This record gives sequence, structure tokens and C-alpha cells, in this order.
Amino acid sequence: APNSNWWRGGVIYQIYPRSFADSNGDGIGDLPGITARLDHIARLGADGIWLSPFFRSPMKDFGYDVSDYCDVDPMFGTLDDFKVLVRRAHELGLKVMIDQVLSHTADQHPWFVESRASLDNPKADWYVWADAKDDGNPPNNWLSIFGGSAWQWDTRRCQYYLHNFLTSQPDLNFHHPEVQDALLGTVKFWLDLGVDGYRLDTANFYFHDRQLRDNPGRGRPTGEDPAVNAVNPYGWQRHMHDKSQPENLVFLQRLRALLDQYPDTTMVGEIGDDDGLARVAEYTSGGDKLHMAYCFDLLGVAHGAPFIHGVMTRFGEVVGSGWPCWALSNHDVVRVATRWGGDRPPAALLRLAMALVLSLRGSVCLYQGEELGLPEADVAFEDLQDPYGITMWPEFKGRDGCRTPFPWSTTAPDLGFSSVAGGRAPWLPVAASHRALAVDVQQADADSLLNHTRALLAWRRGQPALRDGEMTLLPLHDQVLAWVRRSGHERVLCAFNLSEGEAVLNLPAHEQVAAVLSDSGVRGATVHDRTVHFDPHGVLFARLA
Ligand code: TEU
Ligand code: CA
Repeated sequence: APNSNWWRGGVIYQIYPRSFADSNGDGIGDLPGITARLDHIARLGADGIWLSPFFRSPMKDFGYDVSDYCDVDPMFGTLDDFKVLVRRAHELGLKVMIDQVLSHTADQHPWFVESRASLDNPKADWYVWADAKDDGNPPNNWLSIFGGSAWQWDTRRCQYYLHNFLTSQPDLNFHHPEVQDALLGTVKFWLDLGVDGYRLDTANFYFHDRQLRDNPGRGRPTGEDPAVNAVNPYGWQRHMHDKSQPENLVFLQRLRALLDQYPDTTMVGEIGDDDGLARVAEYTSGGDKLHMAYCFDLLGVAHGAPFIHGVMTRFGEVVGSGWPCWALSNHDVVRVATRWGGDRPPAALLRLAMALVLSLRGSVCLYQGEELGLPEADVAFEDLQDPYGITMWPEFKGRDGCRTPFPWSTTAPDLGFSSVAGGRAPWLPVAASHRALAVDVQQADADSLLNHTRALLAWRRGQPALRDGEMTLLPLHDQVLAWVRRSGHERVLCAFNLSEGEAVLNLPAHEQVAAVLSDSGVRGATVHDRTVHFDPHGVLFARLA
């Protein structure tokens, strides 16, 4: 059957399993909890879900450190629980994408246990090993994103091994063909269980600088990297991986060749890079590598009309035949309600953010709670769990603030996170600010962001211009962003007033509004001839003549 390309222009709902729903009262979200709550996502109108890792893991990076790629960690449930989840999702018309953390394993993965045991075991070169410098220092000045050197000394093997993140996340050596084959085997395992696709963790970090490829395990990178800049991780990370991008593209083609054997499957790559937009375009062009990819441009602290206009202008220049996946929130960054709206994000701004991300050319990932307009939780230092936050405190309070338990209902102290009364406290405290935003509260409020998002997603499903149409930016007009989405003869103007004041947009002389598309649910703008008047944070969707 030809591919339905369901993912192209699709909306993917990201679930962080640890914090979504706890079915057995141990304070940790799990797979049966997700299964029991999938109707919430189907009712929202998403096309699919992306599950952050639930594989066996020491949980040093909460699952992004995998010790068995082909099994479910008991705290999340069993492989059978996963099969039940997939069956239920498919009954509800939801596709299931799972996270694949291929670039590194946990240090407790059997592969690493074997590799570190000696210089000459069968897996000796499955990881990135290098000799110390003559003075005993690390081979070079590469740094870990999580702080400190990217090299960890191993006392048994008496060599350093590379880690882009925690020392407990040793980097696999993708230059080794057996590593690629083993990882493709784990990807196939889940395809055979019926998953519909993958989110690929750090898809641009798989291959380290090829200098180490030529003498894996015993060589040493030559010299220091002048580009290493402790301020911008994506700057020097680029340096560590850039020279091996040609090999990375070949591996992405191998991945795509595997998925193409399973109809209607898809991949979205995560790209952490200071030129992420160009990488997104490169990895998703040609139809022979990734279907989609996302970068951090709209996930960072910068926001506002001029910034977003700049991102869209740059992306229009590089996109070519590529296909982006846009996201304003995920499990790694401060929630968009707080990034864009501060301590008291106005409801109109939350509606604008949702309409904006759903009007861009590309696919969309919505992070659990984004449909509720959840602000970042203020987690006290003593409750912090994320190592990235604890090591970097206080300038960066880590990622716990976007990972607190999902607020289902105001009927219970834990906001309905656990379905077992009297169970253990949730692994992170529930945010007090989330009580008033719980699903049951918003369900009952016709004007809630939840109901607004449901209406918008339902409307968008019938808009080919928004799901797959071309995108033409209009010139930035003060704090008003505007673009036109076109599919065939259908042209939809999408315009956003990102200011807290009123604003006016004068349409180009040759343009005429044929109809305001108020059935989308967006509001806060009126049209008089060729002039659009916006309320604060007003949004206009209109068909152009
Ligand atoms: O993130 C990669 C990455 O670049 C992030 O670590 C990001 O830079 C950081 O969290 C600051 O926003 C992926 C996963 O999404 C993340 O949760 C993992 O910690 C990381 O890889 C290692 O697997
Ligand atoms: Ca549980």
C-alpha cells in the first residue's frame, strides 16, 4: 500500500511516561497509565504519540541511558503492557512513535560492560576509547553538554571513553559497522511489534570526529579543538561531529531503508546544533533519510515577533525539499507558557502560541500539558531529580520544571496522577499552579485552552493549506507576524499580534480578504477592507481572494 504520509503536517503528542499517569501507585508514571489515558489524546485530535524512553535503564538520565534496547523497564511495566498500549492506540486511530537513544548507551549496558573489560574483547571498539595524553590528561578538550570534559577515565581499561552527556552515557562508536548493524536490529525489533515510527535522540551526534575512526580504541585525536567554546555547547559539539556528517547521512539512509520496508512508518530526528535549521533541511531532504527533524530554534529562551520572523526567514532559505517538525515545548526545556508569558501568561497569548505552531509549514509536536497551557513548575532544590539541573544549579534549574506530574483532576491531592488512592507520593511534586489548569477544570470551560486546541486541531484537519501547503512570509510589521499558506488555489493568511497592545496590519495592495475563518476558533482580529485590527495577542486566519 502506498504510504499515507500521515506524519506530513501531522500533530504528534509527546508523552513523558514517568510523569503522565501512574496506574499502580508507586508514584511513577507507567505504560498501563498511558493506555488508560489515550482517549484524552485521541479526543484532542492528535495524529500520533511520541513516547519518551521506557526501556530498561539505570535512570541516571531518566531513560535516555538505555541498558536494554529491547525490553521495558519494570517500573514502566512489561512488553505485554506495551503491546496493549499499541493495540489501544491503534483502536483510537493514534500512531505510536517511540524514542530511540542510539548515540549512547547506559554504562550498565552489557555491550559497555564487555567493551570496557579489556583492549581486545569482541566489543573493544564498540565505544569511543582513546589513550590519555602523556601527562595523563584527556585526549583533547572536548566537553560534555552536561558540563566537564567529554572524556571519562576507565580504571580497568586504562583509557578514556567519550560521553556527550553524563559519564554514565558512553558514546557508541558508529564508525564500527557491527555497532550500526546491532542498532538497526533493535530498531527492527520494535517495528516488528507494530510501532509506527521513532523519535531519534541526538540524531546529529552519532558519529564523532573521524580522526578517531582511523585508529579506534588506541588512537588519540590530534591536538586541541580551537572551536571548543564552553559557552555554546552546540558550537563545539558541532566541532566534535561535523567532520563525520557524510557518514552520518549514510547511516540515516540505512535507517530509512529499514523503515521503508514497513508501510506508514516515520522518523523525527532531534538536532541539537547551532545551525539546526540547516541540519533539519539536510537530514530531511531527498526522501531517503529522515522524514522529519526538529531543532531548538523555537525551543530556546529567545521569542517574539522579530526573532520568530528571523527563524522563518532563515528556514525558508535553507529548507529545500526538507520537512521540519516544529515544537514550542518538550521534556528538555522550560514550558512555552513561561518562556513566552513569564509568571502570568495571558490566556490570549497561550491561544496565539498554539495557533502559531499549528499554522507553520511542517509537522508539529505538542508536549504533554501544552494543551492545558501549563506554566513551568517551580521545583525546590531539594526536590530536583534531573542531574543536568543539579550539576548546573543555580544558573540553570534543570529540566524538572517541565516534567512534574500531569494534572488530570482537582479531585485528589496528586491531581489524579495516580489512579491508586493512598499510593506513594509522585516522583516529583505536583505543581500548585497546575491545579486550576487540570483537565477536569478545562473540560468544563468552553473557553479553555484545552477546548480551543481541540477545536483548532479539528478545524486544521480539514485545511490542506495548513497541513501541507507552501508558506510565504509577509514582511514583519512591528510585533505582527504574518504568512500565507497555499495549497492549490486555497490561500490562508495567518497573522499574529505578539504584542500586549493593539496592533494594525495593512495587507499588501494586491491582497483582499475573502473570508475570516472564525470556525477555526482563533480570534482577536477584525478586518476592514485591507486593514486588520488586532486585540492584544490577537490572531487572524482568513482566506484570501
Ligand atoms: O537531548 C539532547 C540535547 O541536546 C538536550 O540535552 C538539550 O541540549 C538539553 O537538555 C538542554 O535543553 C536528548 C534528550 O532529549 C535529553 O532528554 C537527553 O538528556 C539527551 O539527549 C541525552 O540522551
Ligand atoms: Ca507506576
